[in-house]
Amino acid sequence: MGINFKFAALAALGPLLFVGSACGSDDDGGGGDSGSTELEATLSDFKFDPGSWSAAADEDVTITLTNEGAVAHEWVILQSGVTITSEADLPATEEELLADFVLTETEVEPGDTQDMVFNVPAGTYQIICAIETHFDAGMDGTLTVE
Ligand SMILES: [Cu+2]
Repeated sequence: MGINFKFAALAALGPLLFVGSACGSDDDGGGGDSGSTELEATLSDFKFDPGSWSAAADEDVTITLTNEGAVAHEWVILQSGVTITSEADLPATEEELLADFVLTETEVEPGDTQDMVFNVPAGTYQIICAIETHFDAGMDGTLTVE
């Protein structure tokens, strides 16, 4: 009788231990709605759709860029604290653009889809297409990282 009781107690304890360890391992699921690690953007002539994204900070974030336009487009993350209101704000040379404005960028040919991975600290970043005339035509977006 005593032995049977002991087995019953162990059998009951087994599932509890299992549930306990499962709970302990899902800590990182808690911050799930603060930012996504998988994003999408459609690039066209001449806009981004959507025009704003929310991403996780300090994690590898993959954005799938699809160019539905007739010409090449870029998805450029500007450096933290750098914003432009028109292309007149951009420097004259590619070297200055890359050094002082661009954090990271990907160019997508018309009809192509391309994945881009970035990993940036929390902040608000302006997204532009840096190909001449495209920003002024409407290729302006916002990436919120938290
Ligand atoms: Cu463009």
